[in-house]
Amino acid sequence: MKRIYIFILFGWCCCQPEWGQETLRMFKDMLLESARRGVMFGHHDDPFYGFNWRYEDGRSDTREVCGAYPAVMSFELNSIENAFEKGLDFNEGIFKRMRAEIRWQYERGGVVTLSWHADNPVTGGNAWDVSDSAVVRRILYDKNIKAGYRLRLDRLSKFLKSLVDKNGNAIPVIFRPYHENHGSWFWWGKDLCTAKEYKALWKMTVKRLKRQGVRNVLYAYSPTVYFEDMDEYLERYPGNSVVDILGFDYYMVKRGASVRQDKDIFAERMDRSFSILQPYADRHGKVLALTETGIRRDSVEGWWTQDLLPVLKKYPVSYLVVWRNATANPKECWGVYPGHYLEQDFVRFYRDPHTIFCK
Ligand code: BMA
Repeated sequence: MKRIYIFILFGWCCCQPEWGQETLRMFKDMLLESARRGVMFGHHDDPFYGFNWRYEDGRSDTREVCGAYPAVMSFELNSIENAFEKGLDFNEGIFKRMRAEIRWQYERGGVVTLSWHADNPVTGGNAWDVSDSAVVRRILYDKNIKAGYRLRLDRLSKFLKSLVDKNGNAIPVIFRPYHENHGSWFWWGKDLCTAKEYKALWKMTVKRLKRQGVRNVLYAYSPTVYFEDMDEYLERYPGNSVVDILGFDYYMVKRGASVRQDKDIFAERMDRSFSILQPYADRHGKVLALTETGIRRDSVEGWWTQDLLPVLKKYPVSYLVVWRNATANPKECWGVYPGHYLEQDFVRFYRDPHTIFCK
């Protein structure tokens, strides 16, 4: 049976002073290397809550279905920028808990990716507050807003730098800010800033983090799936020097007139998107990922093994992240859990030699 995929590369010692570059290079090599062997399964907020449970140590919907943890754990950093300890979907004390989960995931040889639904720094609203259509411009050019935003980035830096293993060595993680920027539902979205402003925000963020000594981060760019060619994907791409992972967010939802149509639309679009990205990723040494996915639609039998997996097998995709299983809301459960109608299909997905999980 499979598959305790222990990342040998993670056995390095990273206590040298100039650890940063070398460690990150190895982390990236590991992501590229694993993409040659298969695809790592990831799940958002997996150990924090799942369908019908919350904050129960040691639980994981993924593990309760297939016996293994996700190889990639995805967590959300919202509220760190305000120095709040209460996250977006999680309760008090989240960052302490997250730090511990990141360490456990690292120790079991897995990977961590961090999203950031940053609160709106102008209105005080959340990431979805698009009532002010010039937030990015204000961050870049308004002195006071900029100073306030730097403080937010410094709080974020402090957290990222606090991610260490039991010997005090930094743990490398993936950071995925300002995502789904080809839509306009977040304050950094397409209609809320120009491409130039978006790129400047991204670069300013990376520069600030680096200046604050953050050395343990690879950066993932993840617009929505809706790009027709590489030029469109690159329209808001901040640049090869500040991005390591090329991805996109794409969910299986109702789009066509029948389940059959929905399946076809999903698989074809994903296939086309990876076929667009792969040559560029190869040429520039970037990692490919499906940065958010999941299924909400009923009756899509065989989705994991018949629709998702065959496309993932065609491309060197390093990992996929399935979005969260919200506790009491089946509509916000994007993965599987015991009793889910796709449970057995997920077990087949898990058993497939191409998928990678963690014990
Ligand atoms: C969205 C939804 C929200 C959630 C947010 C951040 O896609 O799942 O319910 O608050 O992500 O995790």
